Amino acid sequence: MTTTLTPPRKYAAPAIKQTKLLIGGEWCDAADGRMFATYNPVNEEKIADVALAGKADVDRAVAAARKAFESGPWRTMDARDRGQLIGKLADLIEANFDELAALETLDNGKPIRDSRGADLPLVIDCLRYYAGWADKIVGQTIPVRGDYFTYTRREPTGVCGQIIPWNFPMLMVAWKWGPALATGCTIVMKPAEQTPLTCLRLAELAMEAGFPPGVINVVTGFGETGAAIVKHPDVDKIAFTGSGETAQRIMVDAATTLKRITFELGGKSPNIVFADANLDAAVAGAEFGLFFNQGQCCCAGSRLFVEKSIHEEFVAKVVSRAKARKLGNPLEMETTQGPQVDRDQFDKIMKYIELGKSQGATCVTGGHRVGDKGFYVAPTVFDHVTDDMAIATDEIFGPVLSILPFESIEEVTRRANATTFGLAAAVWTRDVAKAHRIAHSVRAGTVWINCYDVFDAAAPFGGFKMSGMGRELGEAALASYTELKTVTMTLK
Ligand code: TXE
Repeated sequence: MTTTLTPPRKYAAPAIKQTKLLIGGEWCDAADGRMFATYNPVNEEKIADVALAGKADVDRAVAAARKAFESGPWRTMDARDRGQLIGKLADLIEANFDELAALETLDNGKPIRDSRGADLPLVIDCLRYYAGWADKIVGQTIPVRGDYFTYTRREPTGVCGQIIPWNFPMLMVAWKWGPALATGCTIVMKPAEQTPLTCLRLAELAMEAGFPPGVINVVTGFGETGAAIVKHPDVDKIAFTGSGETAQRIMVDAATTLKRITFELGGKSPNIVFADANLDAAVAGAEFGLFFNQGQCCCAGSRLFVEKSIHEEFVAKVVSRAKARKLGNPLEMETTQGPQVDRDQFDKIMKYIELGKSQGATCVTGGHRVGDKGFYVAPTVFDHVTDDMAIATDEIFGPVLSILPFESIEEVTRRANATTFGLAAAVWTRDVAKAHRIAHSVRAGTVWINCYDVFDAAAPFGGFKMSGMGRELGEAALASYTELKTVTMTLK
């Protein structure tokens, strides 16, 4: 394993090893030869040109995935052997840990300490978790009326189109590949245009692990490439993580062929702090819950509800932690905040900061760009935010925290739920009954009690309301990659 136990103070930018499309086990250029550039968000300079897949390439990738699904060997392979291949991929990722961490940081801008400390370990753990599931996906025997023997089988859904975003490029690959591969599905994946590099490298490692040709196909490109996958009649399922607007388009495009769909979308998650909480832990949780990954988390605790009696003390503590964040070169180990992923995201965040100011919230710290090169935004805290302000209603997806004071449990529950989102929530209190009252009444797919952003491959994740459809991770994810078949035989 090449994981350095004592990491260097600064990582070098890794060599770019793969920029082509993976179709049917072959690395190839786009049929029409088109390419697009991926940029370093630190200095806005081009890192590499990557193949831009068009409809013809998607057609070939889907055909390869169909062939691998029908005649594999993949779904007919012994399930335990499938699991072993997934495990081998996890081992190869571990063996290339430092290179992958640095590549993720280069393409995305996230601090290397996070790529190393969070993304990579979660990727490896997720794949190992699903490797273990491959031979444990079982049906039932069902006691029906009459002289019949009835049982169910869980069969793979088929060819899965997987479209992912840029905020956790490798982790989203693992969340999508893990359950798809464990169940015997085949894959056409499109990584985000901002961050294609680690997905391509993981696909290279998958080839090295020995996955049969066509089981994993990767087509890089923009939204049109994704749309070509969604519209393709021979794709059985779409798994998408991204914005609600794109999800709505996907639903329309997938309607003609009635594809199975799972969505993991955005949020405006309430993080609720009661006066009886362990305040230092809650402050740390408030900072981490929002600023981790430059605020580019679907479950970011972007509405921080603080009980009035501790409001002033709490704001002061959160602000001092926000100010202590270390912006800089994300390839340096001491950096805790890198740039936003690209200009679009940067501009969107700056627009919301201006809206926060003009709509009357108090900007206690930050509220501006840092430097004049790269997409750095100062850690920003707005106080005295009201429920109707844009910074309290819309997903900003940046390092902008909105603090909203509250007085009672009934009031905060009502306000926490007054949103079209429902991805995550957190509550901080020493009162166990109060904690569970909130956990049960907040309409969100995940509720953290006295912690934030605790993820595990075994724990389902997904959204209520407009934050998603279906669940990823855990046993729950297997359901969305399988069809349930009922078999009945007469015993006469
Ligand atoms: O998302 P898109 P963007 C939110 C966040 C962010 C906003 C916009 O608020 O500011 O969305 O980000 C592909 N058919 N989240 O523009 O467009 C696209 O190429 C099929 C939250 O990056 O949803 C990329 O691979 N695919 C979110 C992926 O969809 C299409 C994470 C996501 O891009 C497509 C990211 C189409 N018509 C953003 N159009 C989360 N849930 O964590 C685009 N794509």
